[in-house]
Amino acid sequence: MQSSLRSRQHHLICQLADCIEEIWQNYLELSPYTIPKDLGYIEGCLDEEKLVIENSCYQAPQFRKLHLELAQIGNGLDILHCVMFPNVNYNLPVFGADLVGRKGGAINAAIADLSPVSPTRSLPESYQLALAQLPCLDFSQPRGLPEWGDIFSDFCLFVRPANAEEEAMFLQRVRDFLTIHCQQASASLPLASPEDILAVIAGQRNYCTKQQQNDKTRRILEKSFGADWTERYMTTMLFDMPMQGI
Ligand code: 18B
Repeated sequence: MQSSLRSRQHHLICQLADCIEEIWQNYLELSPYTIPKDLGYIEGCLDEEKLVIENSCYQAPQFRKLHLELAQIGNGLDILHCVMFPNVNYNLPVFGADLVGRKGGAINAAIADLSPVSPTRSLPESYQLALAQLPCLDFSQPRGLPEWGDIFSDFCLFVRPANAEEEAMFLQRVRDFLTIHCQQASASLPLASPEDILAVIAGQRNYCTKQQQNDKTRRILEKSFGADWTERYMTTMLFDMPMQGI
């Protein structure tokens, strides 16, 4: 799973990408996921600066799609995007992370969450118990969520890490989220009732609809690839919705 882009990216992005793959490999039964053939490695041009995107995807018994994406704009702006979409017959939250930063400079936005998709909009109790055990963290520059961010849980971390210590704290917290998530997912049983499954589908569709409202992501992609391509990319690769009925 070696990526050519990774070694050239901000060190926190590189470390987080390694961490995500290590945990996926250690805890989950990974199998290949077929990426639409023109969307694995993508190059576009933004204000005469090159935008490069590298996607890697897997699936596992509990997850319909495990997506890790690295992007670089010109030689400066580095992005990591990761989402773990559960299979709709599991009542599991959606893990998501986004890091945006300047190579050799600061990470401006570092966000990670386990977002509930159940009708009650709360995490399963076993998750709440495990997450409540984690130590409280104090970041000097917390960031506020945008309006569409009501999908995120109370445990959501959204910060601008101010120094190496805060970067390490962020990395450790994501490692803890992922470990708890993979342990919980491996121990969980599939849903049996069609109503419960339909509720999970509705929850995942709401999550995707909200994420598709992120104008900052859309704008960057549109400048390089145009509106039509961006709409297709955001709805098929970044935040594809599960089918309405099954
Ligand atoms: N995202 N992000 O993934 N986004 O994909 N991201 C930004 O300093 C990209 C996710 C999230 O304040 C910014 O303000 C591009 C997931 C939130 O309005 C840029 C790609 C989550 C914000 C990008 C990408 C998520 C945000 C502005 C495709 C959460 C703040 C950076 C590779 C689980 C939004 C800044 C706001 C910001 C770009 C969250 C440039 C191109 C999975 C909440």
